Amino acid sequence: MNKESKDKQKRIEEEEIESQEWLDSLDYVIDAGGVERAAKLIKKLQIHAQKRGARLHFTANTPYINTIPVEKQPPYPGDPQIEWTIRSLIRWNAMAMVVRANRLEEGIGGHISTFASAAALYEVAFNHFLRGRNESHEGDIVYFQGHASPGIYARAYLEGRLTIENLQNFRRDLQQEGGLTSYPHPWLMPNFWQFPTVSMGLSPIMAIYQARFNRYLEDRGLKKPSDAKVWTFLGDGETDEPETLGAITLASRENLDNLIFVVNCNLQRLDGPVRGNGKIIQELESIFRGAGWNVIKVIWGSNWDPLLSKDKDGILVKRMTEALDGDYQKYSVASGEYIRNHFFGTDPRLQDMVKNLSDTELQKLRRGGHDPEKIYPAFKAAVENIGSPTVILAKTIKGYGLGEAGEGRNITHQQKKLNEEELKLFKKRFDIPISDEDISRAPFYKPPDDSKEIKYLKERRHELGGYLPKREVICDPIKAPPEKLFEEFYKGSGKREVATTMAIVRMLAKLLKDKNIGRLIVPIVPDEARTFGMEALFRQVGIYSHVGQLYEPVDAETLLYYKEAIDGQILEEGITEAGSMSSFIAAGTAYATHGINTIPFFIYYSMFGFQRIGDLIWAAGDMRCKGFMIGGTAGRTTLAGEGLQHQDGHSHLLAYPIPNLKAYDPAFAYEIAVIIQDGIRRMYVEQEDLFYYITVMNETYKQPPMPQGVKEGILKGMYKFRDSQNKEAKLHAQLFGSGTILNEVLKAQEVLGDKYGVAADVWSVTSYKELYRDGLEKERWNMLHPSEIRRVPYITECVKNSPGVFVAASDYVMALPDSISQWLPRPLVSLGTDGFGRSASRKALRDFFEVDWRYIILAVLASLTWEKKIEPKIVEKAILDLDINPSKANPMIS
Ligand SMILES: Cc1ncc(C[n+]2csc(CCOP(=O)(O)OP(=O)(O)O)c2C)c(N)n1
Ligand SMILES: [Mg+2]
Repeated sequence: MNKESKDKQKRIEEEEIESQEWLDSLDYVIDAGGVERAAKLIKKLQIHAQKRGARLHFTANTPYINTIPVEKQPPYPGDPQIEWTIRSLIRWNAMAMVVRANRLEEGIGGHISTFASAAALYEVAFNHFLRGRNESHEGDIVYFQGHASPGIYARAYLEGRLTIENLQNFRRDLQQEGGLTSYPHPWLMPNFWQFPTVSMGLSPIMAIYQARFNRYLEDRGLKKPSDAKVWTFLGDGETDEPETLGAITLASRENLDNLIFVVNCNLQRLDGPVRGNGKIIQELESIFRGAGWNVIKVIWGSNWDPLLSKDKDGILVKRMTEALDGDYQKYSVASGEYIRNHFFGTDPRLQDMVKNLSDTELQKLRRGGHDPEKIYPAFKAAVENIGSPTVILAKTIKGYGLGEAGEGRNITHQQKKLNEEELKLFKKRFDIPISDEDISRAPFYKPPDDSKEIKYLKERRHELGGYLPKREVICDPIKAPPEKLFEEFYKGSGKREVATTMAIVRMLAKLLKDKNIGRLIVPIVPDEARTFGMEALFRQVGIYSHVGQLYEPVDAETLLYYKEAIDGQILEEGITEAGSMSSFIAAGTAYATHGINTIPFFIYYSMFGFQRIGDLIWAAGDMRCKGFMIGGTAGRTTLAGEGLQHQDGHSHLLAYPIPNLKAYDPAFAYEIAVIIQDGIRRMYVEQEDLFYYITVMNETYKQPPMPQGVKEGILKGMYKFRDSQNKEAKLHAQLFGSGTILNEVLKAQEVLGDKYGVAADVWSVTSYKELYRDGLEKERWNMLHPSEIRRVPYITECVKNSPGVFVAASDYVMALPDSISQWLPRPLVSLGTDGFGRSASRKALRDFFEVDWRYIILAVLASLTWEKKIEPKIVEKAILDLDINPSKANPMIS
């Protein structure tokens, strides 16, 4: 040995002695002062070390074993044998449902392996935890993992809530007897599913805000305090979605101990392992612990307990912790011999530990998420936990029970077909009483009603308050706010210049004071209240905070100080449109979830709505959510200086596809008043399943009084706002304007009359979407009823006696007016704001996007030449007179 290696050896020996001395000292402290004293000491050491410059690596991880030790496990309260049989039958029927659907119709799809991995998690929950809603308890709220739906249907079949025909029609919604939707969809199964969860990541964020909203309802006295929980079942792959983890700190910050996440960690997603080279459970543990959640790991099944109890020097735990998820996935499909050599073979002491276990026994070592004895204590601890939300990380095998047909394989997520041999093995493994002759049909199996299994299952649900999932609307209609409340807006603003944003905020303030519905209004803002001039509401109704206001606000002396209160009404969400939309959904569906008619007003920067959180808006539609989404600072040229990423010229187009959403781009305060008043009536008095998107702007102008007889037109999408004053003119035009661009249209009307001899009528188009859908509806009816009197689209009816050319201008893309042009008697020229926005003054922007009064005049004159009513020379002169540059770049692509 040379000198260098001798020195190294010496150092190692010294370090070992030193470490041992420290450990002995710590042992002494533990023996003399207890573990708490030791923990304090370690904390002190940590601080001291940090002060001296030692950078300690932060880890929020605990060893890779169950959080609840075997000694702390409560006894299992149910009958394990009966529960196993029930679970097995549900597994079978869930699998059969998918297999049969694909026999009937190749490619219809369905998932077997998600539920196969989660069956025990769901069944322990169904038999012992999830409470149904009834007169004496409001019931728990459960978000079921979308791909596990076959298992949820299979259980409802045993419960007698679904029929064989229903199961046969899984994924065939259009069957006469009624199908079962692929995934949870309240729109299609409004008496069954409550929450659409299959767009991954949405259910966790919606659940967090739902749990918070439940607290809000309690703190505001709208619902009785309750120990009800919000349970969310999700996949480990699903945690990659930003929405899944993006709001978890809200849950801990708000101490939401009414919230429980159950992450089914089968270590696989669709294509392969979630973290082949790492460990998803450990990764999630550190994330959730770091965020302040109570984390409970359920990793190992009971048959690991004897091995762990032998593991005095921690080598087994060390090996468990160092093996990767990729390894564990391999063990789930490998032979006992492979497990012995590969997992236990790394250390002779480990090998020794399992020398008395056969290869088959090694193969059967179970994962915690398949073992009710381990799941039950975790759920119980979650339910009893106080002061923080809980996440249960349960380790399972994807496709559990499918054997060669998919268990643990990378292809398992897509597996929908089992051959006869595979069906036989499945049946044998789960002891399903079906004969070998019948097996190839994959028949459903339900024991007789008086069997001990069915009795047990029903009894358990009875005990827990009823069946789940169930969507039930028990909610009386509200008393509509009085007409009086809106009258001020019908009168106009006189000489005062007012923006529509100011008008809606004032309307909101008045609604909040209404004695019938004031309490039910839920204003929601993502850190944007001052942008919209809503700060007066801070003081009027307060900002909701579960703990009230623990500090003296910096602006306490001012009239409109930042007031937080336990019974505050505003949900000030901070900068999260996704979170705010989740609150909107919770409030807008409370009529079904809680039987409470809360009316959300979500006021946000329009640009950060549809294109950013469109998927949540789609989910809101599916959920039959109600309420008003108010897109503030809307319009591509109305918001002046903010530029390309703020100016919204397309949300109205993005609003088109959402079937139950009404979208309005009003110009005047009275239009908004009519829309809101009617919206409240339709959603909360008539109880229609609708919601609204209304854009408001920050450009101030005089709000005119409401002309006579226009209410219906406002709601249907258009009405004549002003006839031409030039009765002598030979030339005619019909001008459509929306939002603040209506003011440009009115100016164009004047100039056209005065200077160009064109009599132009002005129409306020409040909703192209309404006009478009009405047109489609009429066309469809006409196509299906060829011999009957043709129905005429509303827009056609409106303009049937209106002479001249048609020009439309809005602050949105041209596709909106273009969508209705087919129902006009003559061609339409659309002006709009296609292209990227710019920071500039409104005037410059409207010139750039070619939507100001000059371009409206140009469009009218150009149309008149195309109609051969005037000479092109007149247009050329107008271009000069109006100072329009014909060679300017096209805003659409510049
Ligand atoms: C937003 C979104 N993206 C993609 C999909 C398609 N998809 C369905 S299931 C799945 C894998 C699910 O993996 P995991 O969350 O681990 O669930 P498991 O089935 O393993 O329980 C994917 C990618 C989806 N449903 N939603
Ligand atoms: Mg998974």
